[in-house]
This record gives sequence, C-alpha cells and structure tokens, in this order.
Amino acid sequence: MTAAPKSTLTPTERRAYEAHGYFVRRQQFSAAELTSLRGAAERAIDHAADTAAVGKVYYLDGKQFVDCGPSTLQFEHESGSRTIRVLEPVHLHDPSIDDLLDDPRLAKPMQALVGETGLALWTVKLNTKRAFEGSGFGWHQDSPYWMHDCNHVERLPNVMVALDDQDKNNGCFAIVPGSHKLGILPGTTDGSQLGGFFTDPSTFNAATAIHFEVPAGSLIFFHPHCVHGSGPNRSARPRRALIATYQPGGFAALKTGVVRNIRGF
Ligand SMILES: O=C(O)CCC(=O)C(=O)O
Repeated sequence: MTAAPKSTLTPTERRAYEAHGYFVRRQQFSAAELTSLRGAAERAIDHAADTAAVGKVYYLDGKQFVDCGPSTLQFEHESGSRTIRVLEPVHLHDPSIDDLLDDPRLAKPMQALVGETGLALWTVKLNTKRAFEGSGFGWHQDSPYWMHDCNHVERLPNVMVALDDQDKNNGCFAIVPGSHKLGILPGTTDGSQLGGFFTDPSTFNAATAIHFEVPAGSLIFFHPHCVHGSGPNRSARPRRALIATYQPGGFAALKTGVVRNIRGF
C-alpha cells in the first residue's frame, strides 16, 4: 500500500463522485493529440484484426467473440459482420495507448479516486461504435464482471476518454446517477447467456439517466458500481472511446495477469 496522495479533485468533483458516481472534465486533449490518439486506436484495431485470424472464435447469445492471447475482440452483432466492436485490453496493440495510461490527466484524478499514490492498470478497452452500425450497450454495472477476479472491486474506478464528439445521435455514454450506492445489483433473468450481466431494470430508474453529450477529448470518471450504458450509433460519425480502469499499485491486471504499474509517480 502506498501513501494517500494529495487530492487533485476539486471539491465539486469529489462531491459529484460521491453523490452521483461520476464527474466530467471536458476537452482535456488538444486537436493534435486527438488526431494522434484516433490514429493509435485505428492501428490497434488493425493489429488486433490481423492476430484474430489465429484466435479462438466463440459465440454468446449469437454474438461473435475472438480470444487472441490475452485480448478479446467482440464483433458487431449483425450476422457475419467483420467490424470489431470492442477490443480489450487495447494497450497491448499500440504503444501510444499504453503511454496514455501514464498520462497525469488520467492518473492524477485516479490517484485521488483509488486513494493511493501507486496505481496499476486493471483493464483498458476500446469501443469503436462505428458510424451507422455501432451497437449500443445495455444497462449494466462493471463490478459483476470483475468480482470473481478481484477482491477490491470498489477500488476499480473507470475513465472514459472520448475520442470523438458524443451526442444522443451517435450513442453517447450514459450513467444512472446515484446507482453506484446500490452495490452490486441483480442481473436480468431472461435465460440468455449474457443476460445475467445486464442489470435488472426494476432495481434502478433509467428515466433519471444522464446522457453525456461531450466534445472529443473529454474525460468521464465513473465508479465501478455505476449502472451505465449507451444507445446505438445512428449517425454518419464514429463514436470511439477508450475506457481505462485503474486499481492500487502492484496488483495484476485482468486478462493478462501481469502487473502494469502506472509510471511517473
Ligand atoms: O462505450 C459505451 O458507450 C459504453 C461501454 C460500456 O458500458 C462498457 O464497455 O462496459
């Protein structure tokens, strides 16, 4: 365990995280940085697609997944689609994304949320949400996915890095405020393979959801128990986003089993 850091959150951010489970920092990256990050995201996808040819293919509820080494690729749901929807963990596929994990714009607030100076990566994914075909994400919490692999799920805060402008048309990210206070909620029981990972809709009020219509380069920090999701991309614009999850230093990452400590602190 490392020393508690001097918090860099503003009092408003701290209060928002405690009361609602999230806070937003808008436009933290310059246009040039965003161009470079989008390039890195596309290179990561191309790299993963090349390795997918030798991966293990499987289907859950008719949705295609491919495991290649420690990475999982999810494909868009339309039958036969070759469009990668999610790549996790993505930092293994491009060094600039690996470098981003150490960026103080992500790591400093994360020190405050984890409550330690020393941090490690838990996981980082890229959601591509391509123009017209990017599917939505049903309401869910992340903690139920992780609770069997981690003894400190409460200490796995997330940050979404918006690589493109987000609005309701292209399926912006959404959170049910205050839902992080409900702990791990029951999943749906529709008999499907993945149904248990989607939160039972009777346990939260989706009508109160906040939809984050934010410009590219914005950072959305959110609690691992937050009920969250997003609609499909109905626009001609992509809605790419990275979601990085941090934890106390020295712990192994999900999927790789390797410790990826955050550098520079
Ligand atoms: O990208 C989004 O809009 C939501 C993603 C999400 O909920 C997830 O990856 O767990």
